[in-house]
Amino acid sequence: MKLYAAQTSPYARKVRVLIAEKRAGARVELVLIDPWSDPAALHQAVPSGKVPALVTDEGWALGESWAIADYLDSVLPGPRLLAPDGPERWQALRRSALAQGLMDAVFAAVIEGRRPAGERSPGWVERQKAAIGRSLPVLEAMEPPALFDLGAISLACALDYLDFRHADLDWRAGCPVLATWFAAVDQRPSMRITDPR
Ligand SMILES: N[C@@H](CCC(=O)N[C@@H](CS)C(=O)NCC(=O)O)C(=O)O
Repeated sequence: MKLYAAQTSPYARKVRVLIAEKRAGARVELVLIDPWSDPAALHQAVPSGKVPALVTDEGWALGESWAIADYLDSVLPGPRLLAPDGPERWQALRRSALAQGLMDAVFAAVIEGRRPAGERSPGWVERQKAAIGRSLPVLEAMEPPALFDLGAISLACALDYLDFRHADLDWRAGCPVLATWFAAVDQRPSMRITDPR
C-alpha cells in the first residue's frame, strides 16, 4: 500500500501514528508530498487533492483520514485501535470527531493567514478561534482516554497541531487534565517519529 502524506499535515499524522502503533510500517510505503503543489499522482488517487490519501494493495484509493484509519485498522495486523462495534467504537468516534473539529478549526485559521494580504478575513479567523475555544473545554471535561485508540490518537494529533501552529493560544492554561495526559502520550515512539517540527 502507498500513503500520500505531508510532513506537517495533522490529518496525515493521525494515520501515520495509527500505522506506527500497529507496528505495520513495513506494509505501507510513505510518500511525502506537498498537496499545495498539485502533484499529479495525488490528484489521480483522490479528486480532492488532499492528504492523506491511501492507494490500497488492490489498486483502489481512499481519501479522508478517518476513513483511511478505519480501513487500515481493519486490514493491518496489530492491536485494534477502533472497536468494530458497540459503545467503545461510538466513544472513540465521538472523541475522534471532536478532535477533527478542533483540527479543522486550527487548519482553517492557519490557511486564512496564508491568503494574500487583501483577501484575509479577520472575522473568519475569529470564527475558527471561537470553535477552538468551544472544543477545548468539551474535550477537557471528558475522561482522558484510558487507551491510545483512534480517539486518543486524533486528540493527540489535534493538540500538538495547536501547539505547532497556534502556541499563542496556550491551550494548556484551561486544560490541565488534557495537558497532563498529552505530556505522557507525546513521548510514545509513534508520536516522536511523526513530529512535524
Ligand atoms: N477532511 C480531510 C482533511 C485533509 C486536509 O485538509 N489535508 C490538507 C493538508 S493538512 C490538504 O491536503 N490540503 C490541500 C488542499 O486543500 O488543496 C481529512 O480528514 O483527511
